[in-house]
Amino acid sequence: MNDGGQRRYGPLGKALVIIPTYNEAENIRPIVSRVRAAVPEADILIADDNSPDGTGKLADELAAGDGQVQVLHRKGKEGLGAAYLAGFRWGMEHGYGVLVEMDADGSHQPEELPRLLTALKSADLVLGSRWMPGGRIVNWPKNREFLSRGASTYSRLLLGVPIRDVTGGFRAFRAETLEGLGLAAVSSQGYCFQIDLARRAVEAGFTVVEVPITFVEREVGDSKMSKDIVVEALWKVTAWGVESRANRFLGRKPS
Ligand SMILES: Nc1nc2c(ncn2[C@@H]2O[C@H](COP(=O)(O)OP(=O)(O)OP(=O)(O)O)[C@@H](O)[C@H]2O)c(=O)[nH]1
Ligand SMILES: [Mg+2]
Repeated sequence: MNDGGQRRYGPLGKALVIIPTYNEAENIRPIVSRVRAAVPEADILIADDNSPDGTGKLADELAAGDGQVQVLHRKGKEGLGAAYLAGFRWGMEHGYGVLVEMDADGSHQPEELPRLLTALKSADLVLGSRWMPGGRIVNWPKNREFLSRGASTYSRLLLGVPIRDVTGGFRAFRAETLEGLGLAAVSSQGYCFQIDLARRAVEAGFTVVEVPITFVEREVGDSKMSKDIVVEALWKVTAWGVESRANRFLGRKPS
């Protein structure tokens, strides 16, 4: 994955931190101010799916008081993947060179953003990783840890992607990397969205680097994790794994 820095990477353009929200009214203010303090040069895009708890209105208030905060209002809950795809599109249309994925609930710590961005200077994609030396989880129930580690191991083995935390959602992409992933064909949601983007990056030959992060369980608000999200990931990863093995067997290029 890491090519040892032999390749030359262009300078990083301006960064946009995309924060998808659905009912994060209690979290949105603190997370935005933490991002602004941690990476003052970066802009923020809040991609809100018309949250019934008024997160979108709070986001508008934040944007009104800070020219570096923007809001993308979406018509209703369409899932994390769709919100990120819309955010990426918006960011690329507005000329950002770096697009960052980050949750609103405090699980991803804005104070770790500078480390992700530094690593991106010599990579195409940087993944915040819980499951590597130096990575940590705080207050996560054992069953969530088991599920997350299991999903990463299963994906790594079945898809052959040499990544330890395949499902994590704290990531920094160069815009050129996103352009090379074929995003128009991505329909995955939840965990599966993250797995899908990671496997596309590896298959496209991009340099993917993991950096250790400390992941903190959300303190307020409700999780949007559901059985459907787990089933989607299990089913799609299995299908992709079978497809890529069949392709290899038949000597075909990945679709
Ligand atoms: N716009 C949008 N954001 C979403 C949607 N589903 C989840 N999110 C946001 O995506 C981020 C991750 O969702 P979480 O509910 O924290 O999911 P999770 O991190 O897998 O679950 P927990 O560990 O239990 O918090 C949060 O900022 C959510 O508000 C959605 O359908 N639309
Ligand atoms: Mg969360």
